[in-house]
Amino acid sequence: MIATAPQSLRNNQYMPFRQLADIIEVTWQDHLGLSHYDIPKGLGYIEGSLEGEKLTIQNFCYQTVHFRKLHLELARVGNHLDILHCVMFPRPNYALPIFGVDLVGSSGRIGAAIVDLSPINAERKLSATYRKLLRTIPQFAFNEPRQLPEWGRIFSEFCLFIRPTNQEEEQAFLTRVKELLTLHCQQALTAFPVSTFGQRQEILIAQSFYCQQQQKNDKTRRVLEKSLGQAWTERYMKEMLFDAPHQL
Ligand code: BLA
Repeated sequence: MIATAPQSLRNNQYMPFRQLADIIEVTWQDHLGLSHYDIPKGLGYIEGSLEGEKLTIQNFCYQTVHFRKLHLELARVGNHLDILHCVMFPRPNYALPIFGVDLVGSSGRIGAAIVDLSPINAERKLSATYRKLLRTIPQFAFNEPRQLPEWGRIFSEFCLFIRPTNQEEEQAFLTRVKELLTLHCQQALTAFPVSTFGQRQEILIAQSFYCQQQQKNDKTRRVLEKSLGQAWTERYMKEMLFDAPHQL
């Protein structure tokens, strides 16, 4: 049994962030057998305030049969900027996409909401099964879709990136995350490990590429650098947020 996450930071966050953190944890607990994950030393709970504003980060990590790392991160800058970041890294012997979500909001307003199941293979295309299942989920017509940056070519054709314009859209985004996450947990449970060296190599290369590209997100880097400094941010992005997989 996994202990319930400490609630302190979460209780200060804007409501949709708390709701999303709960959705993610409950869905993981309902579908996956969660085991302990060793967070690198000193990176579980972090406080920093180099240039004034205080940054607080709380990390929750688990592993399962199919996932080398389930990562949920809650962060708050000063008293105004909330961040929720979540990535599910499959073990490199499972040909599964990477589920990722990022929610960034300032003063009670969400500016960026992104969720995707990103393909992890040489063609950078989701399997026919995933595409078929994703097409069955009804789409909500969001008012303000946002443009992905150049490094975002790791994302799938199903990637949703928006700025919610009202509470209905915030809730529609949360519903979409719940649907994708549930579908993904169900699919992962039916997955068999790949059998050849070549297949494993392809997965390792594609996961590493995903991590490399995510590390190019200057907006994330800037927020972290302001409070934690350059060297520390580099370590955090490489070892905690987007650590490339090791050989099996
Ligand atoms: C955008 N991420 C952002 C932004 C900030 C952060 C401040 C800009 C918001 C905006 O343009 O409105 C900050 N995100 C963070 C920080 C952390 C974080 C500090 O996770 C962690 C401590 N980012 C991810 C994941 C995805 C992702 C998993 O971590 C996608 C699955 C995407 N974030 C993502 C994208 C943007 C973004 C695509 C927009 C980047 C851009 O417009 O250039």
